[in-house]
Amino acid sequence: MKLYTFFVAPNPTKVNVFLAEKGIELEREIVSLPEGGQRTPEFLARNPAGRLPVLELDDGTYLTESLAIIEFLEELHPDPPMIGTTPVERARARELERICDLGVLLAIARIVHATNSPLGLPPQPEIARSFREILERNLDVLDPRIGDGPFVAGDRVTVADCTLWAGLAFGSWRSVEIDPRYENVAAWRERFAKRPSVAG
Ligand SMILES: N[C@@H](CCC(=O)N[C@@H](CS)C(=O)NCC(=O)O)C(=O)O
Repeated sequence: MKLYTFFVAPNPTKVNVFLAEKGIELEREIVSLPEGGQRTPEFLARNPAGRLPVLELDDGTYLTESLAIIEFLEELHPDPPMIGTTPVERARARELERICDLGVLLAIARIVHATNSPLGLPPQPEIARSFREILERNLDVLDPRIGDGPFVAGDRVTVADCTLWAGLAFGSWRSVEIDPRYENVAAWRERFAKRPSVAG
């Protein structure tokens, strides 16, 4: 298997943090997004959507969509479990991951690309404003859910932590910070930053 990936970009980062938490080693090929590596005919043959991450399977086919890649690898490497262990735990991990992805990571990515795009996209103040509202609405929901943690879904690291980390890290890289009034999110971030999967 081979993972096509890039640094900092949030969806690839989500998978990279998951792999590091699991201790899974995979061959990687870096596709430079700023240089347009995702738009070459060679890459579009792997993923016609022109997006990362992409996992090349041993049979030569390709798997796209970060969460599908994560769920596939979770089934191949169930330990340590990163999507809970009971039906309720698994549902909670997935519920929170969706909030972190659709409500936080995606909103931050939209704000970044509308204000300070590393891909050189033009500024779009209206889009940025609208996604700032979406981000705040989702942080209003997420912050109390995280509570004292220690992790997003409680006592165990899950895929929700990988997604939230990837989203916040991408925002910080391009000066999109979350409001400090989200104290549980801020405290979670400080705790998670110490984990070997993301530290250094
Ligand atoms: N829903 C997809 C989103 C993938 C995605 O948007 N990837 C971004 C990087 S975070 C990308 O490759 N962007 C390149 C481009 O838009 O040209 C997933 O979860 O994998």
